[in-house]
Amino acid sequence: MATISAAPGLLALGWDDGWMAALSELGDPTLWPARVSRVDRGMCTVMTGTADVRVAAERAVEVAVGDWVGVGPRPTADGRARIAAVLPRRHVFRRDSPSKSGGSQIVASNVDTVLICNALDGGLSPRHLERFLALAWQSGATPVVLMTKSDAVPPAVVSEALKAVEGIANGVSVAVVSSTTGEGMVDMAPYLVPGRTVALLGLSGAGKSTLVNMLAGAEILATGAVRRDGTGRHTTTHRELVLLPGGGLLIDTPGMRALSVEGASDGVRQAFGDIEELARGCVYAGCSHADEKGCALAAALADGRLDVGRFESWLRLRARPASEDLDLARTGVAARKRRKAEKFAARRAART
Ligand SMILES: Nc1nc2c(ncn2[C@@H]2O[C@H](COP(=O)(O)OP(=O)(O)O)[C@@H](O)[C@H]2O)c(=O)[nH]1
Ligand SMILES: [Mg+2]
Ligand SMILES: [Zn+2]
Repeated sequence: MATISAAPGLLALGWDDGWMAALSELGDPTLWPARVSRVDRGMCTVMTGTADVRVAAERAVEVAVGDWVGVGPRPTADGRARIAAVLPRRHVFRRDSPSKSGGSQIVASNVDTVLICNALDGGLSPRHLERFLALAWQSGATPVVLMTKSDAVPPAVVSEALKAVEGIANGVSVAVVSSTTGEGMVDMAPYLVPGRTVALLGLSGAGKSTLVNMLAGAEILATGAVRRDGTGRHTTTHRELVLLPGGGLLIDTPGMRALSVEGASDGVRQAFGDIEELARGCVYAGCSHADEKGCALAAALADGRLDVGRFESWLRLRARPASEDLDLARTGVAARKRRKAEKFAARRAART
């Protein structure tokens, strides 16, 4: 096993002592480690550090791009190796599953940095960016906002967009880049470190795949022109982990439009940390920030420290305290009881 731990190919993929310990814990010395670079139906591509191998995935095991897995030698009927177990994940970017069956879906696993790609020539709305940031914070990885395609708009548009995004990013780093001119690539260097994993997220057409190709120095991924109506062509249909020649790993993803922050209340709290901080200044601990006396948020709204759009967004996205739900449920029950009693009284009155 010590030889595996020292394999330089595995180290480049992010393998470390922690993963080694997790693999040992499975208690099966015949398993070999690999990192999932692509998931298809019932089949995965894994990187072993020396080769890319197509392996089978058991239906019962949920496998995501970026996962570290233990691959078993017991072959399937067609002679493929099989993923026996997924090592416990570290940071995971999840989204609500778009399928009707509900639940959540892993977009990228074991991610260190989430790059939220936002095209300067028509990108994310502020409200959309807030949701991306909340989900990124929830993942445990470090969010960064990339303003892409800086070559496509005049400098004045760049500085204006930058100001608007910085008002929402709440301390998250924002970089301006262009895959056409190479602008801003130096700002990405801190994230493109050997063994570190970066996930690119954003709308379709934001320039994610183009950026991956540029950094990889090869046309690995298909890219697409954006349609006239501003929507991308969804050229990227699957998620993929790419190992850069200079070290560093990128996960390219298809565009995401609808984003729910359900179940991401910690992420929402972090994304709106500025408002959470202000709200601690309200005179009443249970301030509903509606129109109570001594509401710090009302004061901040009045003197322009707090943007009303951002405030309303926070009210919408934050999880309601459980006690409020309980109160609502109680008033609902009370109202039903009262209506029933009134009906009963009315009927009795009619009889007499
Ligand atoms: N002007 C300009 N166009 C870009 C840049 N990056 C990507 N594009 C174009 O934007 C379109 C969408 O790019 P793509 O990488 O497929 O976006 P993705 O859906 O986020 O992967 C393509 O036509 C690209 O050529 C850039 O830095 N500048
Ligand atoms: Mg793409
Ligand atoms: Zn308040």
